[in-house]
Amino acid sequence: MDPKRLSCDPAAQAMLALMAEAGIETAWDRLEAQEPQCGFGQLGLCCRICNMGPCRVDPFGDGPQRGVCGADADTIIARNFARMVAAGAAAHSDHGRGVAHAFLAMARGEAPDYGIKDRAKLLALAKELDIQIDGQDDKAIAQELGELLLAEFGKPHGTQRMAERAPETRKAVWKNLGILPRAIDQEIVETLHRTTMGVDQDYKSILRHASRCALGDGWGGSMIGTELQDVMFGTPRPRKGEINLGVLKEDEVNLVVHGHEPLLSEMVAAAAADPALVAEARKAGAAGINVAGICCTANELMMRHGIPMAGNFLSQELAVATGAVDLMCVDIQCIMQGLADLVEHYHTKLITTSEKARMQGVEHVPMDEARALEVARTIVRKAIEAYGRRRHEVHIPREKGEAVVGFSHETINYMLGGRFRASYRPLNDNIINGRIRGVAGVVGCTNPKVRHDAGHTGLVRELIRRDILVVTTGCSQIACGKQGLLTPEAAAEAGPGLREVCEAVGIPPVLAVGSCVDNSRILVACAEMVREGGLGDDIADLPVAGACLEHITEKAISIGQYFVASGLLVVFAEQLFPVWSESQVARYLFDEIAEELGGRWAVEDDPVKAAELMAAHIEAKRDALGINQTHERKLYSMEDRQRLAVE
Ligand code: NFS
Ligand code: SF4
Repeated sequence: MDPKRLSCDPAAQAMLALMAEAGIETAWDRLEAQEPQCGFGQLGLCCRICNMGPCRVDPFGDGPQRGVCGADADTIIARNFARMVAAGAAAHSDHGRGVAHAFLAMARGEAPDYGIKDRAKLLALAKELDIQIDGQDDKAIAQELGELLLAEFGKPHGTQRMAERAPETRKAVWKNLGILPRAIDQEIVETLHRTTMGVDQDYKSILRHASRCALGDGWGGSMIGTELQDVMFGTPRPRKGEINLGVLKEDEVNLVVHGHEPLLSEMVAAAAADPALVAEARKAGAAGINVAGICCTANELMMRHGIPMAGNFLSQELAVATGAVDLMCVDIQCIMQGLADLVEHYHTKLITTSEKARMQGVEHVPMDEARALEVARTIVRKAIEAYGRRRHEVHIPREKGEAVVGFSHETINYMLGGRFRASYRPLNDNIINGRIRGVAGVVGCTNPKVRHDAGHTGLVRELIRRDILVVTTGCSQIACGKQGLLTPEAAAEAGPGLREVCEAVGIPPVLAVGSCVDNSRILVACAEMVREGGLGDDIADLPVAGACLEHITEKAISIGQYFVASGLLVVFAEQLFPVWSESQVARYLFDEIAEELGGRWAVEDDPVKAAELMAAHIEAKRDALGINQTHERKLYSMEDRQRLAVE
């Protein structure tokens, strides 16, 4: 396997070559060993929901067309799809619930190492949720807020409070369809119930409920996670940091934090900066302690502290193979089990920290919010000890670049609107006058079935070239960062209109919004753009689209579905989309769903064609808004001007 074909990241290529030479296995090798993968499974046509199965439906019509229970292809595909949404929503929302628990413990004084970093946001949230703030101290307000938001996960009555943020027109769409999300857990449980054998057998009904479940994620569990993390750890502001494997340091203790929850990584970052521990590291012969992030934890840490990012999902094994990682501590989600075997080849200490995510044969240091900093100190000490055991030659690729991250919706508001009147007016105006054609959210994972990072960055480059402002999260954000797209200088690659705006404001053409739960920030930004006026009265009217061409996880399916159910076009890679293209389910998701919800799915493997699809959607929305005829803006070159003068 040629490393250049596996990844477009030179640091990853170097590590892949090195690992191949040493005969050390990666996810790419394991993928090769799995091939050919099951074609039924790839198309969503395999059902193992009950024990009369597993059943499969033959897409060519020769074999069986029904499962033992009589389920047809569409029921099977829809059930599988809905279950992916439920699992994704569960992952995001259980993370959100963990944050809400810690938040409440903080407010009650039971988690002394956590606090309130963004008081303004605390008060704004409390006000938004009708919590009395006059005469109450911050901790009391936080306690009420924590109780209220924690109850959102399991309340017996009513619909999601955070979803009230959506524009009125959008809420009416959901209400008419009967999919306003209720308690988050309820939507997930009901998805599992409906999709067991012999329950919901109408693919549209199953998929409508999948929308409801996904909305409970985006406008519920994820949004609660994001908001409370901001109050506790600070709302992100633009911050510069270094990115790629070159951030590992040969002469320092390298502690890599991998996973998703800032509850752990915030504490590890604080402990690593403790002068007493730095002194211990020096005594062990290291020049200092270097903390670096992988996956969404990397996004969380850089946008709040400027802590460097080592890489995204597919970089986790490559980082260990540098021989420079002394300790990797993980919490939840996107942690490859392959790491446990891999670290056996090196001195690297692997540590799990979440009760929900253990690994066989791996030391477990349980995170405890009541004594969080102490746990983090223990982890840092273990990293220092491991440094003393380094026996390998260290191979750190030289590649590292700079990235500016931390464009929370509040920041975009502020950067574009200015100090005195933070607002989305300038963004809307620039969309209306056509300098910016629209906005694209490019999000999600890195999958070894696709050339690493190439799907994201290829698409992003095509979009900004077409004057489409990009917002990015998750592993896509890290892919963009590694290729320099998260710097103001990247505006040079943008079309003339977008470049002009970026240069005037000093922002990159690709705005790093955060982790995957922070896709909820994109929903809030869309709602604000509608509220600001001039771009229609629903999210579905906005010239906005979303995409992920390298998706892996069920979380990505949930995100895609809540973007669609919020009214947007969402493009995924065809080769990775788990729906048989000839099915009625495909017809519904790619087309008919738009009549119900305004948004729809589309599939495309080629980044250039995906960009064309998104641009066409954006232009169609602009046409419908009537902003293409009246405000079409031509950029005149000097030659054009002279010609005009002569005529
Ligand atoms: Ni999102 Fe973050 Fe990455 Fe995909 Fe995994 S890290 S939550 S799921 S792989 S983007
Ligand atoms: Fe087969 Fe029906 Fe059972 Fe699925 S639910 S495994 S299609 S019998």
